Amino acid sequence: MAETAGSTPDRLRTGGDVVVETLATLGVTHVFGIPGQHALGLFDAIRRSELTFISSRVENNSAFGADGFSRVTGQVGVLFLSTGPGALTALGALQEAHASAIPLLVITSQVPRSGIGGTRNGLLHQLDDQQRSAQNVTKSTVVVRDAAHIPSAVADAWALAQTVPAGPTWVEIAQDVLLEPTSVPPVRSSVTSVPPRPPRAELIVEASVALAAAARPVILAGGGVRRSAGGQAALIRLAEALDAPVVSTVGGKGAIDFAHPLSAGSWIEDRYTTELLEDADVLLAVGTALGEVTGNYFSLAPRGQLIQIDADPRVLGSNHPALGIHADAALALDALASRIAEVDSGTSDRARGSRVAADLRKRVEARLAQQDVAGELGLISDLRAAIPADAHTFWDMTIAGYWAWSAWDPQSGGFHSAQGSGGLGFAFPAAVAAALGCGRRTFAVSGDGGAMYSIAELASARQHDADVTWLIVDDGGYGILREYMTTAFGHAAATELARPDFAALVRAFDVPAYEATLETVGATVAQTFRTSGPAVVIVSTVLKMFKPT
Ligand SMILES: Cc1ncc(C[n+]2csc(CCOP(=O)(O)OP(=O)(O)O)c2C)c(N)n1
Ligand SMILES: [Mg+2]
Repeated sequence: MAETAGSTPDRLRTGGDVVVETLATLGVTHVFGIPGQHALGLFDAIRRSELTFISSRVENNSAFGADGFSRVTGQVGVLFLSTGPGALTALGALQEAHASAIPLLVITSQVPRSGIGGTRNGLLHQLDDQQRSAQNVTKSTVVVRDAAHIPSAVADAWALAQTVPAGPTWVEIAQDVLLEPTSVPPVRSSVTSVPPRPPRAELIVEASVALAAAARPVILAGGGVRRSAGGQAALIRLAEALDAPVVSTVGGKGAIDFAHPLSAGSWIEDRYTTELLEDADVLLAVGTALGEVTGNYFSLAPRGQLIQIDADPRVLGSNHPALGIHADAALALDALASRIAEVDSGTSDRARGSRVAADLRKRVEARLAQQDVAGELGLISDLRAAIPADAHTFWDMTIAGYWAWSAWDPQSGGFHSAQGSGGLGFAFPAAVAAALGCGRRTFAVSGDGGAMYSIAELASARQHDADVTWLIVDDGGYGILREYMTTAFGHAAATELARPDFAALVRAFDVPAYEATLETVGATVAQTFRTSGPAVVIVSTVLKMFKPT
């Protein structure tokens, strides 16, 4: 649209144009989704805009895509969905974004205005109350019945999506509003505000006194540290000021470099790690609920004082009594580091933290060496050697993924899994979108079960020529459930699967497929990193989990 400021557009604009104009003023560059009858006004407008549309084949994968895109770019992931089944099909993936505080903006169509609100006029896709379906997995929902409302509804939802704790927001717009010519002037600016969440000063005083006096402080860094701008630097500043070892949760991997002397790794499903956390006289947990996985299946029982920082106040004290600090991680960690620098006498043994961290990592390795898991450990180290240090990796709910939760060193790349809500099918669509967002080759791992959730996205990956390597570990079924059921009941049910010939299927999408063994998988994956476009590596093997402790 060639326009100068203040000029009258040379053609009629619709509500759809108002949406895409608003998104452009917000700096949005990419939109994910699938068109539908009521949403045609949105998609017609996007054709006239500078926005890049990324196609997918199932709405749940569109939402995983927007999520993966946001995780690597830091932008709000934007989705265009159609009314009813289209919108509802995305809900499982939105649960992951909601649980993991990933900012997404969902713009979905609605039936025409006259049909919104529980009437039963037999309109295709009509729901009694579409927003109600979204409320469980979003921070806010709003219905737009007039184009004049669009710029504010979209900008407010975009800002709220990023306000900590971040998450998905939902704007639904009636079909006729999207299609009708509008007199709303072309949108050239947006008014937004994303308020910070600093800690209350008295809580920082209280927490810093306890931390400065601690003889055995330990920090547990969760996903909230990674997602908070400046969180990593603030964490390291505080850890160094306290000489405290830092354990990373699954979501917190990357909050502190594994190579940092104070990093105690992230083997959180391990008794030694649990003991380190329990033995701290002051345990500082940041950006983690100390939930099922982080708390080693709720066996963690801190004996010292727990200080907990979280952007979501409902997390504070939810599993263990704590001095709760409702704040953005970076702001709270920075405030603590500054206070500690003032009050710390600096007389303690400064090498203690790194000794404790190194000792823990050695003991975890020694324990693993006694188990029959050389194949699994070899897979992780071969993949680590094959994948560039800065590559983003995406792990599905699969045995290789659970290994990676503990064993994977993310180096300078991001580690991403759907561990917030545990939904299958995250890894591949998120990795495809992330590759398009960051411009570097990404890596995804799925099991044969999870792969069938994502298989249709081979078409999207081909269509957009995404640089992505997808490893499918085929163990003939839902391996983890097979393991659980055999342990619990002596036999498994509903876990064995008929599978396609994965290599032939992948090639049918015009995507190269490589069959590998546990011995060759590292070299095969490494070779795909020297190619462009999508590539799939299939390895047939039965992996088992390390023994719980
Ligand atoms: C959407 C969804 N449905 C069902 C599950 C339950 N579930 C968790 S793991 C799993 C099996 C996954 O099998 P596969 O991808 O082959 O990985 P494997 O365990 O064999 O390594 C299932 C069905 C889930 N987590 N998410
Ligand atoms: Mg499997």
